[in-house]
Amino acid sequence: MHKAPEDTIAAISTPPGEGGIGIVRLSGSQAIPLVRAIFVSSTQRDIAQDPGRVFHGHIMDAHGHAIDEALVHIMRAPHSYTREDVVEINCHGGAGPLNAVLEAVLAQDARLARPGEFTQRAFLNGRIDLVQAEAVIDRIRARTRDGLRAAASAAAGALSQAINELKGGLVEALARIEAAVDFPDEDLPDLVDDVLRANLEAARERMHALLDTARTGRLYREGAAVTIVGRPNVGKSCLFNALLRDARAIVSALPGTTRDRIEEMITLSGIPVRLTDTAGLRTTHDEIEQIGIDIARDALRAADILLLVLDASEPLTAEDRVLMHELREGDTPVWIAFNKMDLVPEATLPREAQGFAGVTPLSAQTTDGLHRIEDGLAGLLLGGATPSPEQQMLTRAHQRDSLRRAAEALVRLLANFDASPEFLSIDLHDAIGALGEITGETTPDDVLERIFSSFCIGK
Ligand SMILES: Nc1nc2c(ncn2[C@@H]2O[C@H](COP(=O)(O)OP(=O)(O)OP(=O)(O)O)[C@@H](O)[C@H]2O)c(=O)[nH]1
Ligand SMILES: [Mg+2]
Repeated sequence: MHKAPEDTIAAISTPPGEGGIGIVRLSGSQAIPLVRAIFVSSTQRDIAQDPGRVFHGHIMDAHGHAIDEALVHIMRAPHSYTREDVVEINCHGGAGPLNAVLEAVLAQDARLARPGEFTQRAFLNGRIDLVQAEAVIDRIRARTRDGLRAAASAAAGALSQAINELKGGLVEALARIEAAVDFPDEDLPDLVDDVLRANLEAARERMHALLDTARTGRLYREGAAVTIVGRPNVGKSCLFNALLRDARAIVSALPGTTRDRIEEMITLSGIPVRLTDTAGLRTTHDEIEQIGIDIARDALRAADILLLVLDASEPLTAEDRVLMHELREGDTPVWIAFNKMDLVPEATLPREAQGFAGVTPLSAQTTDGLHRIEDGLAGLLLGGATPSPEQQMLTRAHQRDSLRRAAEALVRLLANFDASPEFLSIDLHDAIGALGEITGETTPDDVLERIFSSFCIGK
């Protein structure tokens, strides 16, 4: 088990820049006496003795001059974020007052907190496990309501509970198997029996079901990149604007209008999506347009989904065909927007449009068909799953890797179920250890350091 350090840490917990208030936060056994030494209450109350929790007054410098007016908020252990004594000094929210208050605190034997160190202490003091600690930062960084709901659900312990239930089942199985190892000749009922096997099979299925959520979990957290491609003048920028509900990119009847790569965030079924409009791809002698085309090709490689726009009002051109051939060879799924449908009586999809992830006839101009393409893209991203943000979901690569190892150990175990119990116990130990890495019990220290150091300062 990991152990929390004993010193007192401090940091500015609010973001840089001007604000109505800013907060300097302290955590540790010396937090209250330390602030007491630099704080003068406006009603002469002693923050160390007084049962109150919020005090008005001034933070003073070493010469007895007031630095700033402040509200001091005391949260006594264990009823605090870190389970240690926590003091939050609410002063004016600007670099001047905040840095001066922090300096005064640090002059009193507090140490500047590392990024994520408050949350790390909450973890080390056993208030939250690693899954919940990581969900804290996911909440801060959530870009959509569904992303926020998914992080809140993880923070409340949904995933932790699922992992702990799995682990509980394996620990029980291990007890039976080890009893069978220890007392092979005793007159015990058969410990390694079909019930045990069925339980372990159920655990393996549950693990695989959880592994299937990793893709969705990552999407909620990290989002996805959708890049619009096509030859010039097919309506890429028009579609980009329609999906954005904003006239962001220039639309014109002149082929070769878009030169730069234009990016904006949209939300598809709760997933944050970086949508990119690119220069129309064709052979050109215009130097600037060529640069735009090179940029478009880079964007194309970085996409999770390509949205290929074709012009339904014209036959396919040689440029369309070359591009379709190229995209068909690639690994990135391609959705076809069969655009300008307002100009033709009905959709006659060219034969070449077959074999792609999907096709939606639409008009970017009238926005007819826009919802259909949004649903199509969301379905493609989610791989047919209809997740609810509240469900238990893996959100990080290291969670997925650990669970995968646990599942592999169970698969091995079940394949050799009739072997000697000693072997089964080795696989079970592996699986239990791997599950413990997800919740943080058996996570190596350097991995923990890496996880928490990706947090922001003051959290
Ligand atoms: N009727 C009709 N016209 C459209 C539609 N979508 C785009 N257009 C027109 O097609 C022309 C080209 O549109 P853009 O969005 O600029 O095309 P683009 O693919 O971005 O072109 P480049 O930036 O040059 O590669 C403009 O005149 C648009 O008004 C549509 O759905 N229906
Ligand atoms: Mg354009």
